[in-house]
Amino acid sequence: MREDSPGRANVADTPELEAYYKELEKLEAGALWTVANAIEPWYPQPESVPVLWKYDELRPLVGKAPDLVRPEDAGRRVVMLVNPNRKHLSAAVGLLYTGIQIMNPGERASAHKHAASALRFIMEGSGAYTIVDGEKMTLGARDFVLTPVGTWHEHGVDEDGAQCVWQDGLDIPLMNTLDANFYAVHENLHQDQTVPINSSYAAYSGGWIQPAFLRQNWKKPYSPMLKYPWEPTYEALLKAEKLHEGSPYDGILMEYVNPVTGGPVMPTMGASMQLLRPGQRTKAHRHTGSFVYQVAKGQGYSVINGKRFDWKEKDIFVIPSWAIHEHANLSESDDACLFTFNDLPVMRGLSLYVEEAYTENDGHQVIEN
Ligand code: 1HN
Repeated sequence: MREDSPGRANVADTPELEAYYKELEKLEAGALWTVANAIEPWYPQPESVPVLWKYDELRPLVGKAPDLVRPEDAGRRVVMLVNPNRKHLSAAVGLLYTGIQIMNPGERASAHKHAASALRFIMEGSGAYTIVDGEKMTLGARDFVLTPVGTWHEHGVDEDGAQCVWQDGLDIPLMNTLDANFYAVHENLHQDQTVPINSSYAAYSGGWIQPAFLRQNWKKPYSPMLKYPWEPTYEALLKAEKLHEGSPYDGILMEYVNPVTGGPVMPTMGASMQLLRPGQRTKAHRHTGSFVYQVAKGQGYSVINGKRFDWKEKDIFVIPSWAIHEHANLSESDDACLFTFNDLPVMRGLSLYVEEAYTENDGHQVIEN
């Protein structure tokens, strides 16, 4: 890829050079100037493309999986969402994985752990639970739960529950790209419950009043609170909406945080819930970081790099790094809420976070289609 620009590689092929490249290749070597412009883009140019997965289309196929495979055989019964340009990575966007898992009442998957950090956002059903390092957590629709790096975890649905569906989010492609992933299956296949049900939420949900004897001893790199239920999340959004204008780009965006540090919930992945007021259309901006969204409530659309994606509850969509994006709530009477997880802790931790407003056309993109 030649570029006619000072400081950029601009070497014409000649028979001598082509012969030279072949000789280098034999030695597992190459000439940097043949790839320099491609590997040093002027700005991030993700291979990932924006994608919207409509739940109405996916749900029937997810629903077939229980008739086809057992969790005991599959390990996890999950339909994964794959960015068309990066199939080899099993990534939804950037170095983030996402999938939709389905479990019937009475089913349980075996306990395991991995270097990858994981999270779940519950979509349907009742009676779902996750056990993380001996703590069982009961889960309902729109609850958000962590299974952080290195923790033993397993999921199931109570016998008297209803079929459950949830979204998994993991940093697997990042772990594999870094060649840092490990995996282990629990020797007993299931964990003992060693602490009371939902105890980390009980301990830390006070927010501004927290147990000193616990937080002083918490040295792990992730939040000690593992479950973030929907009702208090939504209440907090409504409270904030009454008091604040919010961001012109993101509306009322609230981050799920580690209550001990105030930082992101896990070292590699952050998560947030944002509320768009009735009729709100945000201004466009772009920033580094890859984002996976699930529509928690309402309906609207997002414009990503000039293309409009219409969404409603439980749809999942992705915004690649540096893509220009804006969101709109199509309802004039109800708010819309978007759940997101992202790799912002990695971007910020490596000093790679950059953000820029889109200034043309009064801050709105021209929609191409
Ligand atoms: C995993 O551990 C779960 O625990 C779900 O339910 C999806 C995808 C890739 C790797 C590990 C789970 C996963 C996963």
